[in-house]
Amino acid sequence: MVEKTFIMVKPDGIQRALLGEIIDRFENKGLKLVGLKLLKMDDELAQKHYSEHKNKEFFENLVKFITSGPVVAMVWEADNAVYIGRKLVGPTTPNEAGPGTIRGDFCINTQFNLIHASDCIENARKEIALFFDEDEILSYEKSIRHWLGLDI
Ligand code: FUP
Repeated sequence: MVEKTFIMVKPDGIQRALLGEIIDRFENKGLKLVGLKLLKMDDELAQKHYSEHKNKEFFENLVKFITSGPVVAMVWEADNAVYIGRKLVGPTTPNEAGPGTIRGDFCINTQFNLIHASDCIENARKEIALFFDEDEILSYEKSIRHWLGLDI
């Protein structure tokens, strides 16, 4: 089933200039980019995005970190996009994230783990709606064949 997933490169990923590398991984896998924006999250947006963690001891630091610099919010589309997105990103704890995953290859710290990926379809829907207006999600033909006129 074609799904959309919400992926966000966190402030550490932007500061470390890993945005291109991360986008490459999603493009190379074959997902389709249908939404993208650079923004600085404010306190209110951060609290909403991480509301499930509001009683955790790391919540305050998490909000401080995620609002500390620009992030890049993206929507990627594919069959099973949510599952594939989590696979490309790897587990929350970088120690458990294997080589070949984004967290496994580029980070060693749970807080500064570079990237967010929706963990289920329902959360993907909520997260996309939190960061994007409906008209900011595009619908288009990705296939190069289309541009070459081969599928007409
Ligand atoms: P994930 O979905 O993999 O981003 O992980 P969670 O939703 O469980 O956690 C959200 C963020 O909280 C993580 F990306 C990093 C941060 N976190 C901590 O700082 N300490 C922890 O012990 C767990 C999570």
